Amino acid sequence: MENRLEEILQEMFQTTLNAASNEQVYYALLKATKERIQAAPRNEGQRKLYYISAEFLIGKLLSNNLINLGIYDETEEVLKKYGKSMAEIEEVEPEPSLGNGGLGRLAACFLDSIATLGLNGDGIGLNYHMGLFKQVFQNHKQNEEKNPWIEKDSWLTDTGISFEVPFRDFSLRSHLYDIDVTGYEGGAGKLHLFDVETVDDSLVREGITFNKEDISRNLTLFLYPDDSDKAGNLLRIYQQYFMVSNAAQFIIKECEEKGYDLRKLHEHVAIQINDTHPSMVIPEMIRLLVQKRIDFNEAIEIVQKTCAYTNHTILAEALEKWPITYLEQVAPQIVPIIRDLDARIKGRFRDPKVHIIDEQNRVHMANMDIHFGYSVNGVAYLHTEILKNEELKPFYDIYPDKFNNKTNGITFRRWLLHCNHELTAWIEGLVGTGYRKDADELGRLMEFADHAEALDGLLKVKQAKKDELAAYLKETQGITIDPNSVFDIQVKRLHEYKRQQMNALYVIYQYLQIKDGKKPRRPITVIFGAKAAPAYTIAKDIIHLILCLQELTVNDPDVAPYLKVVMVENYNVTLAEKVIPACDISEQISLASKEASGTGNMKFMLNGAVTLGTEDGANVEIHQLVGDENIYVFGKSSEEVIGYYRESSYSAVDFYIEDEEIRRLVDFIISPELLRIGDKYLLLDLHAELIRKDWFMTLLDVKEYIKKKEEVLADYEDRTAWAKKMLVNIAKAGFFSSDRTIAEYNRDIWKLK
Ligand code: 26Q
Repeated sequence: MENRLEEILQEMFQTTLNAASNEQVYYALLKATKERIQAAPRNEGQRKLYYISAEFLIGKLLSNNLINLGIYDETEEVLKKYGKSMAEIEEVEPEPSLGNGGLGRLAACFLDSIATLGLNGDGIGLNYHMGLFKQVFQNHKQNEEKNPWIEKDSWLTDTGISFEVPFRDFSLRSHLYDIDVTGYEGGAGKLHLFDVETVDDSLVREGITFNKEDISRNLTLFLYPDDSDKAGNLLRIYQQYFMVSNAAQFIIKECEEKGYDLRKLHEHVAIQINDTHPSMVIPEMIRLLVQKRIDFNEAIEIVQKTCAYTNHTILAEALEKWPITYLEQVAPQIVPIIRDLDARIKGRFRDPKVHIIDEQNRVHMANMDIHFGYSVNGVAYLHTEILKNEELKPFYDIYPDKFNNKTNGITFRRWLLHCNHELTAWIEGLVGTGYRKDADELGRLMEFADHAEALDGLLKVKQAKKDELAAYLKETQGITIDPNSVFDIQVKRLHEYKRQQMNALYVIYQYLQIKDGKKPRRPITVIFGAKAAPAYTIAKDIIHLILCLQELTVNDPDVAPYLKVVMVENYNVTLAEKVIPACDISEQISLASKEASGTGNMKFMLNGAVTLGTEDGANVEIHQLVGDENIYVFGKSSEEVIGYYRESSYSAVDFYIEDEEIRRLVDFIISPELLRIGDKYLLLDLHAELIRKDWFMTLLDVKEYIKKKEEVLADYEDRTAWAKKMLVNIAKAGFFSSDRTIAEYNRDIWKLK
């Protein structure tokens, strides 16, 4: 590495390792690493997976690639020799934020595992120039700013590949860039990101506003900044069609180059449709096969045997339904195909719930995927059960064999080896490195569950990561936190169903306790991190409340020594890598049945945090694995919650009227203390929302939540018992390796060699 770095620094900057700046070293490392990856072996099997996704939240790549290539330590040594720090060089790299949250990060973890397992599979998506917006706080409110990440030298490699994509009124030429994907000590893969040749960054005006009509110049400017709550618009459909038309053309091109018979596409290709965002690949692929002179009926059959669909949500409002007139306006050539598919279904089934086009002429994308794909999977055990028995029951009755569960996972390379060197060393001192390739080997840590020295070491690791986070937040955000307090952390997209508002009510409870003279045994730091979709008003109101609480507690000398509320700005993958290792209590408090899986819950567990959560998503499986002793579970069950919705029998206002304690907490939102700090209209709106609607039933669970959290804080004081809980969580986390998830996808769905 050393020699090559010197050479590159000479070539690029006429300098030496000794004299180079951190920036120069970063660009030299980028180049050297790309060369190494390109030399890595690739699986060129007869059957290939294409994972199509509107989001790939890959995060920074340098350290991760060095780890996967097995040259991280060596490189760090070289840098050290010349007085350079890896941490400082990492700071130079911009984060590609090509995703909103869970679904996009999952796709990135999957690419890592596909390459690690040496499977023949690539990702296909869009090359957004700005990624997700940058969040900036001003007057206790979220503002959005653009977030460009592409520099002259980046991980992107220009492939020279290009396709024509026809829209109704014009056509656009695409341009394909690749990002190399490394697997741990193993294979390599590719992420193919399509761009538009004519895209124009100067279209961006104030904040993240731009001319929405100018498709040829705006198509790949921004990631649609929305997380399962807002209906789409035409631009979203342009993006989706552009993505899938390129994907289909690319897949056909690769097959033709290898001399495959397109009539046997399904033998050579598996397409995984990541949520419904790429669903138009079904009609588009049919259209292109027909253009290749394949009979229409046969084309449908081929595509049906090629495409598999993953569902990531049961929120009805997040299931994509596009008015057919929108599709006609964007890509009229696929509309007759969709109508034909729908007619076939209507001919076979009378139940309107399974039709593709509904009575209001909207196309239900998921319905098309289920009928015209060969596999449907949910992302955690409970989620898949709810799909089968509730949300998608009519489909399950028709196609029981298509349904299968694939509980999500995370890559341990990024979420342990990269982000927590101290914990990695602790683990490896006890059980060696075998777990890096076989995550279940973490189970061997159980032998040390009562080993005083091991437990003590674990507490020291956690303390080191808390110290590190405190220093990092001080330096980057000017926030001071006490590393000796309990770190109670909720970081994830802001959504009512995830119930950050319930955690805020806990903060109010604790504040009022302290004001009443009841001080906690140990100071508590409640850390939030969350972006709200720009048009999601209530989510923004919740951020406002939290920022007001932050200010209130910081400035109150009675409270500040005991309770600190912190909302970190611009929570992203890079921040997650710092926050998660430092966590004591992992908040996973969604309304039961609403969080499909969650993957943050797994990252926290792996890093030795203890979960405080509802029986929702993958929390259910965490609970089963660690047992009652090592998790804190509260709240109404998914059955009960589903019952409330079915009967429309939940009434927030009744809780408010009948329960004095709840009333006191909720009313504090519009207390003089908070109204002095915040915007009275926003606080009043949120207050009214919680009493009148509370669609995600905060008031139903809030009291049990507070009680449970008090129990957690009491238990935290027995440090040895707590360390044992941490150890059990780490030991049982092996199941949540995305290597396991991908092995299951391959065994049951893709069947690659
Ligand atoms: C839909 C229509 C129009 C515009 C945008 C969207 C849109 C965008 C993003 C809809 C949904 C998303 C993202 C969903 C998501 O991140 N879901 C999460 O997926 C994770 C991985 O499976 C799960 O762990 C989480 O539980 C789930 O919320």
